[in-house]
Amino acid sequence: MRALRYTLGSPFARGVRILLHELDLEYEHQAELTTPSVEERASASPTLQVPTLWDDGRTLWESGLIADYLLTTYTPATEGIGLLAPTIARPGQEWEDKLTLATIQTLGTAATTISQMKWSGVRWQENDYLTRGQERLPHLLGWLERRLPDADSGFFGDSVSVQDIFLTCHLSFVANRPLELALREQDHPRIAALGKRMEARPSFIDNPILWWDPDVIGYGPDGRTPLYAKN
Ligand SMILES: N[C@@H](CCC(=O)N[C@@H](CS)C(=O)NCC(=O)O)C(=O)O
Repeated sequence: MRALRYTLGSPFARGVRILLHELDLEYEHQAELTTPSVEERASASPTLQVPTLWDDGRTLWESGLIADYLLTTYTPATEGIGLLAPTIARPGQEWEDKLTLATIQTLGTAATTISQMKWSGVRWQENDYLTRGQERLPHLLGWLERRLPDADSGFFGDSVSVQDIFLTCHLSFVANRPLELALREQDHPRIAALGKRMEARPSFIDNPILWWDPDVIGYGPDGRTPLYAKN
């Protein structure tokens, strides 16, 4: 049995869903539309967070670890263009690649914390810790921009890496929430080009980032047009 528990909006879970698609793996979609009770969340993971993956008798959480597990356990396609890289880190460059992924996940945590706090009633401008999180973003993006060889490459060159997937998911998350965060694409042209290429892949299109704000009550028949309550 293979299953993934996720919320539609989570960029961490979106990265795992995209990876499952890239690996052509079927799974039971346990999509949560509302935040469940602590007990329900705890039955899936002590972190009380999504995503959680069940596969072959294992229960795994933490999206980067799930990605590592999937690439270690399953083999991506070996023919075609824009192939998925078969490992989370390239042989001989393990620490550089793992550092890139850890840094990308820190960016995701900064963005999702700002988002979750906003819906709890605290805008980042009103809180020193969240303001520091906002200040973290250009530093992270500048560092990541310098890790990309050029505007036509991902972090692993021609192949598609987990790093490419998660960075794109986190930045699309920021772009699709009214978070008042300026990503300044013009300052990061390699990252911007990477994001456009990635969002055009079938795996990204099938697992789209959905616009969300607190007035959204659901999505239309296409699964992605936000619906608002009629006044
Ligand atoms: N480090 C975790 C972060 C996961 C995470 O932050 N998930 C969010 C959704 S984007 C969540 O479940 N938030 C609920 C909460 O923190 O209570 C991972 O990589 O999986």
